[in-house]
Parts: sequence; C-alpha cells; structure tokens
Amino acid sequence: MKYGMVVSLLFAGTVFAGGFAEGGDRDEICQAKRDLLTNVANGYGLCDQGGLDDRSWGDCVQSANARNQRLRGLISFAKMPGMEKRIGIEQGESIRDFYDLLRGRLVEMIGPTGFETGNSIANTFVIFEPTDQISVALSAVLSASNPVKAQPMLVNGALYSSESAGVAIEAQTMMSVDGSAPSASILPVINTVANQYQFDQSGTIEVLTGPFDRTLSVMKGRLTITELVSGDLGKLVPTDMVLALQGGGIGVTLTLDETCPYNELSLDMNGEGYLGMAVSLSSESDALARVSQLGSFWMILPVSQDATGGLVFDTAGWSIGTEVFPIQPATMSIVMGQTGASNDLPNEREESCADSDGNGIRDGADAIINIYDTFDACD
Ligand SMILES: [Ca+2]
Repeated sequence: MKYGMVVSLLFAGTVFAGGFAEGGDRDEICQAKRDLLTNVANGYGLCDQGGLDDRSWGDCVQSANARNQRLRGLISFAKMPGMEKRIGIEQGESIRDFYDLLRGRLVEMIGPTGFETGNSIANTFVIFEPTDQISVALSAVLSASNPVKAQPMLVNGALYSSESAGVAIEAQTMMSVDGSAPSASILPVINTVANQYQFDQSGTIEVLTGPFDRTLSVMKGRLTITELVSGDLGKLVPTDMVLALQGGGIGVTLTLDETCPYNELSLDMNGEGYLGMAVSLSSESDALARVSQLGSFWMILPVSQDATGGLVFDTAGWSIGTEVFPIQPATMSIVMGQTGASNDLPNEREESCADSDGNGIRDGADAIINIYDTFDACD
C-alpha cells in the first residue's frame, strides 16, 4: 500500500479548502463530506469481506482510496465561493445540483442498504438521524374483494408453509403412536393474513427533522402480502406496496423495492410484529431531494393486527428516526462523531482491518477519516 501517496493527495486537496460557501450550500457540502466518510468506512469494510489475498486486498483498498480522494477533491473545490466552474457545474446550476451528483456517485459505489453483524439489514447512508423524530399512525384495511390466504404454521416451534404443515403435523402425531404421551407438538396457526390491503385515508405520518417538519396524510395506498415458500418453510413477503402521502404543500410516494430479498411481514401469535421493506421515495419537494436520490432504502414499521384483521402501523408516539430507518454501525459512528482517535495510518493488513476502538469502522478507514476531519470545518 502506498499510503504516502494517498496522504500527499489528501494534503494537496486541503490547500484549496480555505474559503467556505455560505448557509444552505454549506449544509449540503457538509452532508456530502459525511457521505464521503461513510463511503471510506464502507469501502474498507467491503475490501475485508471478499476473502481476498493480500495483494488483491491492497489493490481494493487503494482503489477505494483513489475514488474517495477524487470525491474529496470535488468537495474541497465546492467549498470555495465562485469555484463552480472549476468543478464542471454549468452556469445556472447550483451547489445542490453538484451535491446531488456527488451523492449519486457515492450511492452507486456502495448502495443504500447493507448488513450489520448478525445480518440485520441497515442503511449505509443516513435517511433519518438519531435526533430526528418520526411518528407513524396508519391503518391498512383488509380488502373484501380478495381471498383470505392460508398462512404458515408453527409446528414444534418451526415455521412451515401451509402446504407442508400437514405433513409436519402428521410426522409429529406418528411419533406418539407407540403409546407414550403425545408429542408436545403445538400447532398454533399464525394469524390469518389477507394478501390485499388498502390503506385507510385516516392514516398520518408525522416527521420532525431539522429541514423537514410535516404531517403527511394518506391519499391512497395498497399493500400486497404473498406467502413465499422455500423448501418446507414459508415466509410472508410484501410483493407490492405503493403509498401516496400529502401534507404541508408537498406530495410523497413510497414504492416497494420488490427486488430486496429481505422484505418481510413478521407477526407473532398475538398479531404483533413488524413490516420490514426496502422502499424508494419520489417527491417534487426540494426538502426530500436527498432521500429521493437514494434509490431504495430500508425501513421497519412496527405493525399489529386489529380486531377486523386489518394492519395498524404505529410507532406509539415519537420514535427516533434510526429505529424506523436503521443505519449501519460504521455510518452511525460517523454521524455521532465517534471515529477513531489515531491519525497514524496502519501499514499492515491486520492492523488496518482491525477495529481496536470498537466503533464499527476498520482502523485503516478511521485513520483516513481523521485526516479528512482534521482539515474540515463541518461539525
Ligand atoms: Ca475502528
């Protein structure tokens, strides 16, 4: 690894960082910088995930650093008032356009969703911060025009599809034919779930963040739940969801990303659980431009069944944004300013891949991030 070269490039970039754009532009640039740091953290993480040999790992890290350095250079230029032409922004375009372009490139590199340790799904980019608040109260009313579908069953604690549950039950029964006490097999049927829902118009989503403070009402929405069977196991999966919201002069449409393999409706025997799904957001509103550009991102809504079989989504008052829109530990560390303490670049792979301070970011990435942080004026 030629860290010396990387470091000299970093320092060259800072020469141009003396001035600073004002107001909203500054916010945009600081957000871009934070995205860049997230990208550094994730880049190192990805290089460590592929089982690469030492040489390939070195190439991977160097390539990630080179990409990040180019983006870092653009951010530095963007801070200079009047530097728009130098970074290729045409007359009439704004810093926001530049930022959108930059962010698009960052998202292309990593993608908005990733995985935490333990395979829980989280966003690699910040959708809502821990200080943002979100309150969700939605009703999904069962559509009478669609058939109720038989659903998976629990047999001795294992989940079976409706098709294979009968065989599993039979197997459990046969085990007790020898005259011993019947098997303790319990056969609780998981709550019956319809496959078509319509969202009630009484639903609202309240969002309170720095730049965005709105109550959005449901205009129209539908949700389709399908039982997918893999082997003997069944899973309830949202396969179609569109939700149109409006409020405070803006319109928002959330659409399911059905290509995400982790979409799932999970309900316990009390009819309580969650709906996890990747969604994309489209809106004409400038306030939502950043989130609109992400492609799809991951959200988890607490859900329960009401007495009529409808679904109710409710965070029970204010919830923090990162509960509904979880983000990766490495990204969270950057958001919270908890990156590593050392500016020394580790030379060995073992050191670079370690996470000695336990902040979820490889120490090699911590060192790069700290160099960026030292010369930047963003909080
Ligand atoms: Ca670390």
